[in-house]
This record gives sequence, C-alpha cells and structure tokens, in this order.
Amino acid sequence: MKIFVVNPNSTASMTETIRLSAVRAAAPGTQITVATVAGAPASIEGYADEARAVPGTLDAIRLAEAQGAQATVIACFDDPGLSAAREVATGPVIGICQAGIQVAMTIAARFSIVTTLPRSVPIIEDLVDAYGASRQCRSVRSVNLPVLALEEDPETAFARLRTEIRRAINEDGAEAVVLGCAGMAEMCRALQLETGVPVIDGVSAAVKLAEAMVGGGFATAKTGSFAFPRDKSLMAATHP
Ligand code: 5HY
Repeated sequence: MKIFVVNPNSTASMTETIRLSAVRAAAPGTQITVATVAGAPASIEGYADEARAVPGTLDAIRLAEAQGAQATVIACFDDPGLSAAREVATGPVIGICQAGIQVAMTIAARFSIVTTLPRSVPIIEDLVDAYGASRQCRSVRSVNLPVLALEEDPETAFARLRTEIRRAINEDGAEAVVLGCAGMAEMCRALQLETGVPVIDGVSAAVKLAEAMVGGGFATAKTGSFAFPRDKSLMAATHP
C-alpha cells in the first residue's frame, strides 16, 4: 500500500520529523512517501499562512496520486485545504487534526488539544466544532511557542508541553491529549510516559486511518461536493 504524507510548510527538517513518525506507525508493507511544499511558508501559523500553503499542497497531492499514492495525509494540524484536497484526489485524504480527534473520541470521553501559538487556538477550536467534537473536547491550549521553536529548543518545548498537558488533566478534566502540531510527533511517547494519559500524535493516527481506509476499499466520493473541479480552461477559450 502506498501512502503519501505531505508537509504543507516548506521546512524540510520538519518533514523529516513527520516522516519518522509516519514510518514508525506504518504497517509492514505500507510504503510511505513524503513531500515538503516548496514556496509555502516556513511554518503555518494563522489563516494567511494556511491559505498560502494550499496551492502547493494540492499540486503535490495530484502528483503523488499520478505516481500511484492510494491515500494522502495532510501533516499540518490546521488541516489546510482538506476539503479542496478531497476534490482533487480519488484516494482518501486524512488531515492530522481530524484523525487525532477521531482517535481521541474513540479512546476517551473527554480530551484536550495542546498546540503551539495562541493564534492557532481559534483555528483549531473551529475545526473541533466542524468535526463534531465540541462536547468531548475540554480545551485547546497553547504552549506559546512558534512552530519552528519545537525543533530549535526541544527541551523548552517538551517542558511546556508537559506542563500544559498536566493542566489539561487537572483543570479541564482531559482523559487524553492530542498534540496540536505535526512538529510535536517525536515527543509523543515520552509525554505519555510522563503524564500518564494517552497522548495522541496526529501523524501516526492519520497513517493508521489511511491504512484502514485503503484496506477497506474506501475512496473519496467523486460526485457532488468532492467531485473533481470543473475544467474552466474551455470556458476561458470560448469566453475570452
Ligand atoms: C503544523 N503549523 O502542524 C501547524 C501547527 C500550528 O507548520 N505545522 C505547521 O501551530 O498551527
């Protein structure tokens, strides 16, 4: 089985963190290919970065499917362009936010999410609502660190994540926690050991969900909302 994992930002070292997590989660026989979106922002923090990341992400997905990818994982916790990607793809497209939330809702009655900067919190709260998880999601917290600080200063990042996870448990009643950034993947297991609750890495969750979808023969519905975009080049030719 071939699964394509795209990092919608342009930081190759972060793609490597994502690849390690994806390969670790993948079943024997699952081939993981990854890509970094050249020309996208170095990290995605906010609505404008998200919008600028989408065109290159869609192009990468089209290319990967043309090269045989059977499913796609969008490895950014804002799930940028997820619905647009489902229009251009035939295989299932999984966002790490949606996958992390679905796993959390399956293993815990109440959970929280811990992300990077405060400005990412409303974006993720809106996704939580869109995915029907507002009741189960106790809180979306921030460690108040930029995305790339996760790899520049991992000790500080780890300490702040541990603190915020403990606050989510003690103050919000979280029974599981989803890591709100792809760049946190490598810290997942140690955080779970130190905090004593299930800590969920969206990249691993998305890879396992993609395997299950392909294994079950499920593909994106290509009529209606996720039908391929209409080809307007003809229109342009006839209506200059
Ligand atoms: C991510 N940004 O997973 C998001 C996290 C965030 O570049 N990769 C990014 O803070 O929104």
